[in-house]
Amino acid sequence: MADLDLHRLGWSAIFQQQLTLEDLEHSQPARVAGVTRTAIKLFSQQGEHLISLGGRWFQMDAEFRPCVGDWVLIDLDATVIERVLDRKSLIKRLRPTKDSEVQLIAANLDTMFLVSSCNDDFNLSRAERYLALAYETDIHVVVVLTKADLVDDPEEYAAQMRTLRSGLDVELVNALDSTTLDGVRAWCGPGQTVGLLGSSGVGKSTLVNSLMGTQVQLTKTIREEDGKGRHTTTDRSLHMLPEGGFLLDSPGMRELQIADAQSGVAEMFDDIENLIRMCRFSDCGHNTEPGCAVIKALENGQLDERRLSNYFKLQREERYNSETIAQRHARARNFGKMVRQHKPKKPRV
Ligand SMILES: Nc1nc2c(ncn2[C@@H]2O[C@H](COP(=O)(O)OP(=O)(O)OP(=O)(O)O)[C@@H](O)[C@H]2O)c(=O)[nH]1
Ligand SMILES: [Mg+2]
Ligand SMILES: [Zn+2]
Repeated sequence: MADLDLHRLGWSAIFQQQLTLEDLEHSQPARVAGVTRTAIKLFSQQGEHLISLGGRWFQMDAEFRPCVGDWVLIDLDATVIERVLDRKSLIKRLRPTKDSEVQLIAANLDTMFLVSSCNDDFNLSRAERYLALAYETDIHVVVVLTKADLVDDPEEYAAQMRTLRSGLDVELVNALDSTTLDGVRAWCGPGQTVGLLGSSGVGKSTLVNSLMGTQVQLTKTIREEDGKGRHTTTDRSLHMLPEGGFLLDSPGMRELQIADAQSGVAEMFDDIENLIRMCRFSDCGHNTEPGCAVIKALENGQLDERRLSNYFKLQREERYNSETIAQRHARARNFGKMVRQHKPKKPRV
């Protein structure tokens, strides 16, 4: 690969400001395109590199390790990763299997394509989850409804999604037909990083292939389609578009437990939070209290039950998970302190 322009890779002032004079002399920035168990694939100005991840990285919490989309500093010979630069945005979740461990999904996205199909996967409450995570970290979200070719009235699905938030961008596509992708393509381009997130089988990789104009990702074949629960894509990866900019493909997520997203949840449900502020009593439980603005909105159809109960559910989940993560961090800090205190002292000479 010939010299790449850093700005085409998504470099901007936010990252430049983090470099010291020494960094400029002895290292170079690179963008993380893929992470395996032991190695990291990167793009730098010189092209593509594969650098193995040394042991010290595994002593750190997952949040401090490089993630797809990250900007890192590497040495001039491209053999070691020196440090991860502060992120401008981060999508993370609580890992579904491990005890309260955070899993990083994507760093430094500009736009999230929340991909959902018009048929079996369509779910408004799940969409609200993704939206809250994106709002938390100031990522622009576009809901991309795939398989519009397989339903009778795709507009009806788009209209339902648009009720989630005023001004929400919703695109209807047939991911297999690139002539339907102009609306989606408008969000991609030089310097832009777009992450495709959503459940398995909705067409994320199909969309990536159609936008790239070539088969870069495996997609589920028709034969495999009855094998429910199979994830075709297993790793997160960045793909450079011919016109510049990146698409980040990811494995489908069955569960997206949210954490550290208090303001994202508040923004997603700002209509409900405004109603709560109008309740007569500041400690209103929104059950039978007189002067409850929430009950009134339910009664007059301004607010629906599903949205309200999803708001309470996400709020509870967010609080619980954030506390668990904070406790985990505190335990790790205490452990670090204990190890330092027990280090043998240097003998006096
Ligand atoms: N008719 C139609 N089929 C689609 C569309 N989008 C995806 N498909 C089909 O749906 C199946 C699943 O697509 P994938 O792209 O593999 O789905 P994915 O979201 O990447 O799934 P994971 O990698 O498991 O997360 C494939 O057989 C695609 O051909 C669409 O818009 N219309
Ligand atoms: Mg896929
Ligand atoms: Zn109330």
